[in-house]
Amino acid sequence: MTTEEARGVGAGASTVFVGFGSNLGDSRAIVQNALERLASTPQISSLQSSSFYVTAPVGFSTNQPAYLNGVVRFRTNLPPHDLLDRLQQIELELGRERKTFWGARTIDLDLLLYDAAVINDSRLIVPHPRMHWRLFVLDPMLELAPDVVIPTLRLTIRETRELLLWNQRFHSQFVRALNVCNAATVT
Ligand code: A4P
Ligand code: MG
Repeated sequence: MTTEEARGVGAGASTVFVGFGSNLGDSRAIVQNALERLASTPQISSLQSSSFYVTAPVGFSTNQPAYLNGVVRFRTNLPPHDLLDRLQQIELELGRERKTFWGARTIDLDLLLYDAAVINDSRLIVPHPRMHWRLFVLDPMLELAPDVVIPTLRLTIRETRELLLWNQRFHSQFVRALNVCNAATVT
């Protein structure tokens, strides 16, 4: 019996990527704990983590502590919604409270990719709908799987990240040009 079979992960297992983020409490210990819980879940095997990244908060509430982010890849026989149940169970076990949308959190576990599946229902959207415009997801993904394709975009992680960086550079140059124009108009 292989190690995968011993863990209940058999033929037909899927390769999954899950993003993690924490910016409340002892984030390093909380993330380690979450990854150990994931790795010891029946029907999950071969879990590998990216490095941990310290990142500035992105989104509506940027007035919150820095995040510890990263991505794990593993193999599983759990169907997507059962896997989401397990991720949410781990979030609750580690003290996650859902008070503010995009607010500070002890641990956030997002299902990024599930093989090449495309899912869009009231509980689950895969690929994760915001993964392609977040460097805190694409940087760790680049470490683990640069050539994996985001099925909805038909672009690899490496291509998506290049596009995002190009877009950010272009956007900041555009804003700078606008500011110069505005200053010239005012004076
Ligand atoms: N849901 C739908 N699709 C998924 C999916 N693929 N994975 C539903 C996980 N959940 C999914 O999620 C709300 C609902 O989304 C769930 O009930 C599930 O059925 P949540 O985790 O309860 O709420 P949330 O965390 O506020 O929303 P979400 O979408 O996880 O937030 P995001 O998009 O992850 O943004 N800045 C930095 N630097 N680092 C961060 O990690 N994170 C956020 C949160 C904002 N800014 C950040 C970071
Ligand atoms: Mg989440």
